[in-house]
Amino acid sequence: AQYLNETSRTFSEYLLIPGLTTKDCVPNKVSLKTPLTKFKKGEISDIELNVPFVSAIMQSVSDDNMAIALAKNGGLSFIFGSQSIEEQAEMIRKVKNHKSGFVISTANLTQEHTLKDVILLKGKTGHSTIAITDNGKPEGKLLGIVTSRDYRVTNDSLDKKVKEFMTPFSNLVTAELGISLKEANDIIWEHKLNSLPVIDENNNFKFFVFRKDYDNHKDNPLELSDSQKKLIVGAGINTRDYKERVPALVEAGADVLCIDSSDGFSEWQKETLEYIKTEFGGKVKVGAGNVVDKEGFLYLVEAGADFIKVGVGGGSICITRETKGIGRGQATALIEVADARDEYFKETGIYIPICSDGGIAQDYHMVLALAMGADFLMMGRYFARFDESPTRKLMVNGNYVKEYWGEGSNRARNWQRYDMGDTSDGLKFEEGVDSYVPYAGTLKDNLAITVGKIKSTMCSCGTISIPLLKEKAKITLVSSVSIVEGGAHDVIVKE
Ligand code: MZP
Repeated sequence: AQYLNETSRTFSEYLLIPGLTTKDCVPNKVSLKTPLTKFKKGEISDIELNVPFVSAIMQSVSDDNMAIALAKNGGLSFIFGSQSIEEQAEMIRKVKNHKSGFVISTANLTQEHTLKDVILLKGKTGHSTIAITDNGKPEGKLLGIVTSRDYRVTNDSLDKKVKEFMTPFSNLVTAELGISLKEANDIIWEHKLNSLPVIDENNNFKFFVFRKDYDNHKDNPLELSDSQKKLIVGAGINTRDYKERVPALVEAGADVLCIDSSDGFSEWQKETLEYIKTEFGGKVKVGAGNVVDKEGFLYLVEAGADFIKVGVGGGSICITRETKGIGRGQATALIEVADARDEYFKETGIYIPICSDGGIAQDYHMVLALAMGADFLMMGRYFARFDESPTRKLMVNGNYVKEYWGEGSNRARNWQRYDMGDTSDGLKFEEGVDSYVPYAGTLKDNLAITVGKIKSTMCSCGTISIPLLKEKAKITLVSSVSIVEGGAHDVIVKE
């Protein structure tokens, strides 16, 4: 046997050392943009995420509902593959057909208008309304209005015009109805009204812009462009039925695929990648894994993978290390694969993004993973806690929880993920557990807190982007005694 003398370590054994925080280094300047698929030096990835998170390829995590919520918030879901091809393709279609608010421009109303030619009007009910005129003044030509909730305005010079303009919507968006912006958005789209939902750079829905010339265009609704119209979504595949599954998912509109396996260093994955690359050329993007060392990384990269997923046995529901004795501490695995990725980039000029999969137990682990070289993180437990995950919310011992089970558990029976090449007579032994996770609320609210923490840590490290973090971060190992020092200690904490 060959012995690796380095201890296999995980995230909790490391901390970041603060770097110089310059005055420019403030959380709202931090970009978490990151590449998802491989690209050549000097180019950018075909798919980029605004937040470096993808949700796990699991029945208890990633269905169409989760995918819509996560894509709207800047990340991406890989819809689980342990279901029939038709069911999975249908979930993809639901995400792709979901009408979401994107910043789009029209001939006479552009995003810039909303920024520079606006007038703030005070609504009768105290809600603000913004009128957009061609010169930014109340007497200017009214191009449209943006309302945070209520269109009734008091400004005399515009009141009549705005009311007139809003008449077609009067039964839809009113303060009396008290509907949320999201509900209003759904109504607008459902009724095929000619309006512009506006979102910010993180794909967060902000407000509507209603078109003044709605009446002239109602039979000719605005055409959104290619990529603006649709949310992005991924899908998990396996090394068994890929010849049927991949074409169906591509046809349904999946933007990216990922071979899902607990141990991806296999000829099965090579064959699957080769099939996809031969059949679809570079058009279909596909990630592979999971691997935990340089050898596994290079093998899958050479077979054509667009990104590589790292991690064996670190998932919160995973008992692979206990049952099979294989795996590696997530931090050590990631550090080695990231080094291999950087070396490969230097040699070939091709950058292969890597995904750290599983084992994130604290928000600060996310920053550590990014600093250690991950381009994005796949998480199951984190997302399973939210309203949008597909599982039941229950009360257990006085606390709300959500169900969360592993793909290698008897409940999921995803034998393809653990397939060692013999004929498919099912899952032979469990590699995952069925569990509960504390219920945490909505994805949007929780993600905002997490992103806030990450940005703040990045500023402490003196960095405002993920590539800079990778380059500049100083990481230290911690002793078990210093971990105790990191929590509240030697005090009696009040309840
Ligand atoms: P976590 O975010 O809950 O720690 O880990 C999620 C990851 O665990 C998944 O992305 C997947 O790689 C892995 N997983 C899923 N099911 C099992 C299992 O049943 C598993 N063993 O290890």
